Amino acid sequence: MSDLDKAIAQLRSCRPIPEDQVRELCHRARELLIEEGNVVTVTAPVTICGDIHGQFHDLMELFRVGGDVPDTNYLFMGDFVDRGFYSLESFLLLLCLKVRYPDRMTLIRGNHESRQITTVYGFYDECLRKYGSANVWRYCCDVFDYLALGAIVLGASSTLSPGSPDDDDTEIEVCDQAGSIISRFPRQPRPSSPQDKLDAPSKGTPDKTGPPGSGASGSSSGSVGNPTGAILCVHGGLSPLVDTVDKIRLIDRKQEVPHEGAMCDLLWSDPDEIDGWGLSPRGAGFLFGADIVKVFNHRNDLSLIARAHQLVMEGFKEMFDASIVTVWSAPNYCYRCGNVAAVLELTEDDSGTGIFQRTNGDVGRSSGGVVEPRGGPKYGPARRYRVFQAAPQDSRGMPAKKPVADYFL
Ligand SMILES: [Mn+2]
Repeated sequence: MSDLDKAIAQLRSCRPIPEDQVRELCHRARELLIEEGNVVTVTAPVTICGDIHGQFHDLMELFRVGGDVPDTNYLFMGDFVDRGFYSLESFLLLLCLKVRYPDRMTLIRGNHESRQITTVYGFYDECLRKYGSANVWRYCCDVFDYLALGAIVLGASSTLSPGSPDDDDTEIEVCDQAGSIISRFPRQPRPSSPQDKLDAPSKGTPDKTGPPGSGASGSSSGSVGNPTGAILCVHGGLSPLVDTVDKIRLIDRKQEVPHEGAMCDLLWSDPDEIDGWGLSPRGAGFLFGADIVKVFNHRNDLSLIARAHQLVMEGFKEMFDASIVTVWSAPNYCYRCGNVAAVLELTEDDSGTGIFQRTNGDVGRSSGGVVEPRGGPKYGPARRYRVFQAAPQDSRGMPAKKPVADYFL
């Protein structure tokens, strides 16, 4: 068994690894991450996860529900640390898995992967408590600076698999943690091309669709954007300074998260029911409306934006005609919010006809190489959400030490 596998085994049992091993691990992780672009390309199948926030036992539950590494290809959209009692074990385990299986684990940066935020929200204190010095916190923060800012998922299928042939028209499937299907949503009729929809006058009221309570239950007749396009994953959202994915690629990311600017916005912004851009109550990033998402997706050949960053009680929430989804993976957030969590599974397009693989932006949009499958075109990635609850209390044990009471901070 290699040292790395030993470290993985130790962290899986929720025991921290020695300081010198953390230093070595962080060094190796940095060497890997430095080679990644700001926007990592990932090929489906992939399971997309939202915030973890140091809820180690729930991360174990996520792996139980979503499959283990390296069997399942994972993409985590940041906020690994802070709030929960086990930021250290959670982040180091994910980092070990990244180093051990670099092609099966993608980690992108959240707004909590920051020196300033972690000193306020728990990770710094946790490191100090568990090691007696800030060294490990410092090693981890140096890794944070190298995490990618986003990912592009290519090759996602517009049909769900595995599934029976009768389920051919299921676009969204929601499963519980035992794998049983809770609900299924059929694919709605789509406009013949996104451009038609953008240009055409509105033709009456579209059908309601989307999971109840998921936010997709408004008017929806298919997302606007490139229907066979890629999926952009980012922790927070869009930025008024970024109108193309290529502009994200040009950011100098290897630094602490700045207080403003494009990099800050990508990690801090939230979608909202507004027109255009708005000020964020968070004091960093912006709010952005449906019009912003639809224009961005169309311009960048995207079918969907997947992001995290906001607690949603149902674990996931689709907005703006399913052009953007929030995925939240910390059940019973802060051990008291009572929410369920979710991961988003995108299956592989093996038909050879659905999604045309390419470097995003390199090839002409819409029709370039896309052949319509039999039975007409199916637009957009089919999505399977696996919803799960917090790990049972008896699997948790007690925190290593009593958390410091709020009034001391
Ligand atoms: Mn966040």
